[in-house]
This record gives sequence, C-alpha cells and structure tokens, in this order.
Amino acid sequence: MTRSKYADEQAGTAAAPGLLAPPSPADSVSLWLYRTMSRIRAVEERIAEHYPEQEMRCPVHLSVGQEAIAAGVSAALEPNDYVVSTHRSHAHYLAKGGDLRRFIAEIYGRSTGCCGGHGGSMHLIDLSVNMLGSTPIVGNIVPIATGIAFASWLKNEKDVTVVYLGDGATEEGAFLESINFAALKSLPIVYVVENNFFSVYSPLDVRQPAARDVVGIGKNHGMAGARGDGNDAEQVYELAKAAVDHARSGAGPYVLELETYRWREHCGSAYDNDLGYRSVAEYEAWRGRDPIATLERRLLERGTLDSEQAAQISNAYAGEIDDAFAFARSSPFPDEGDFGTVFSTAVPGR
Ligand SMILES: Cc1ncc(C[n+]2csc(CCOP(=O)(O)OP(=O)(O)O)c2C)c(N)n1
Ligand SMILES: [Mg+2]
Repeated sequence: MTRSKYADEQAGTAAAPGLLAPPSPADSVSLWLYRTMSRIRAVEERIAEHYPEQEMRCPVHLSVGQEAIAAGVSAALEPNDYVVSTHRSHAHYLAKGGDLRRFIAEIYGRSTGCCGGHGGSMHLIDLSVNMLGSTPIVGNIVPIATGIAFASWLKNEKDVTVVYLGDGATEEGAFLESINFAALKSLPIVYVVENNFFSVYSPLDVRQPAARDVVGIGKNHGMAGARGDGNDAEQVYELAKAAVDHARSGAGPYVLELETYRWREHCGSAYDNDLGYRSVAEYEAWRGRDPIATLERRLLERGTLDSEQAAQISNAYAGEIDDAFAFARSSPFPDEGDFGTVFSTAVPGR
C-alpha cells in the first residue's frame, strides 16, 4: 500500500497507543488502522458488557466485526471532510475522531452527551471533527449527505462528504434520488455501502434480485465506483483513498461497496445465532476473517509489530474507556423540558 502521509512504519516510533490521534507523519497508516480498530472494538465490547444493566436507555447497533470500514475510510479523509452515518454509527464517529466521553454520555442519556442526552446511540454528532450526525431512519441520511456535498459544491470548497449506509438502505428510493442528483451535479461525495448481507434478519437474497449490483447502479448514472473486502482495513484504505481523491478532484461522486459481517445481534448486545436466520457455519467463517486479527497477522509477518506490542495496543484503551464510563455515569440527566437541542426554537424570517 502507499504510505504517502504516514512515512514511519515502525511501531517503536508510533504515537502513544492510548491516544487516538488522527493519522500523522509519525504514524503509519497501517498502525493507525490497527489501533483505531482495536479501540473501536474495545469501546463496543465494553458497551456490550454494560448494556444488559439497562442504564443505557436506547437501542444500540454494534459494529463489532465491521471496524475495518470505519477505520479504512477515515484514514483516507482530511480533518475538514464531512461524515454522516446511520443507526450503526459508533465506529464511524470514533474513527473520525469523535469525543469518547461525550459519546458514552450520550448513550447513557446524560446532558454531557454529544446530543445533550436527547439522541442516544443513533444520533452521534461531533461538529469539532465534522461528524455531522447519524440518523436511524434507514436511507434518510443519504439525501442529507447529498445536500452537504451540494453545499460544498455551491461554495466551491474542496471538502468531501462521506455517507455510510447499509445494504438495506440502498433499497430506499432516497438513495436512488440522491445518486441521481449527485451524478447530475458532479458532487464531491462518496457513498460507502457497508454490505453486511442482512437487513435485520433478512438476507440479501430475499430482498434483491441476484443480478442487482449497487456499484453498477452508480455506473448507470455515470458514477465511478468499486467493490472490495470490507474486512481488510488496508484494502479499504486504498479503495477509499482512490474514491475520496476522485471526489475531491471534481470528477464527481463515487460508490464504494464493502463486504463485511456483523457479529452480534442486529440491535442490542447479545449473540443471536440461535434464532436461525443465519447459519453458524457462515458466522464462524466470518469470525475467521476478523479484521483486527487479519491486520495483526500481517503486521507481525512484516515485522511492523511484535506480539508484545500487539498485546499492549489491545490493552491500551481500558483506561480511557473506564474514564468515559465514569464521566457518563456521574453526569446529570438533561433538565426536564430542555428540548432546545431537539427542536429548533428559531423561526426563520421572523
Ligand atoms: C425507513 C425505515 N424502515 C425500517 C426501519 C427499521 N430498521 C432499522 S435498521 C434496519 C436494517 C437496515 O439494514 P442495513 O441498511 O443493511 O443496515 P445494517 O443494520 O445491516 O447495518 C431496519 C429495517 C427503519 N429504521 N427505517
Ligand atoms: Mg445490512
């Protein structure tokens, strides 16, 4: 892979693993990907541990197993680029640099959360890193993202918008309307389709004709696109870099379809293979393609990491996660009646 911005591959000179700094010249892309995925996994596993306590009074959609997409795409972005996402947005928020304390406080419904405690897991916003938000209505973030890219286009700015969406969301009319408009105007946007083969319990083959191809749908609108292994973080990075460069150059929108697999249940923290909507053999095959273990093996083979350093990185995040949970639990709930962050009180033109 190319490492233009991230010259130094050696673990010994990488930034402290407990800190999730954006990619920097002192840090190789591959190590950043490894650390970013490890941190996301650690955060979501901790959420899964505490979720049954029922103190997080919101649905959570975990992306355990899917971390390579958030990491690989974010590594290809500049700080000013915009990201928006779906109900399954924890990894996207964290990989873009979203604040961990405010994220955990949000899912605990506390006033210190990134939406003031009114939004929960499916409404994650951190304007300081241009994570403009996530919404749970399937497909509805796609036209919003297209509008963000339209604003950049109108202002002649070079920022690229990335919108993450699931395979299910590509079936919504809003997706087709959005790519039509984006292609018409040559907007600087990348549609990142996280194809985890399911919409809740429905596999692709009961929802879409076998010949349906989302990259092809983009191509029929004149859009560039590519498909790749969403569990290979380095490959995701390479594909995302090409997509983002394309959009930034003014060549128009891009569809990137990345194949992956969700390990835990659609919504909640449990494993649900007992429900029978997917086979244990299929699940085990994807577990064998764990994006973190895959990259770790490669980094060990290359001598970029040794096993002691790998273990250090895996364990590096416990302290900041403890801190974020303690911060969240000790924060106050929002004041009753304080809906100023939910509904606008301003009436334009008056
Ligand atoms: C318009 C709409 N229809 C149905 C739902 C219920 N719903 C929530 S998530 C989801 C599955 C979406 O699947 P996909 O887009 O593939 O994302 P994934 O959950 O697999 O990440 C559905 C149907 C919803 N939130 N919004
Ligand atoms: Mg899906």
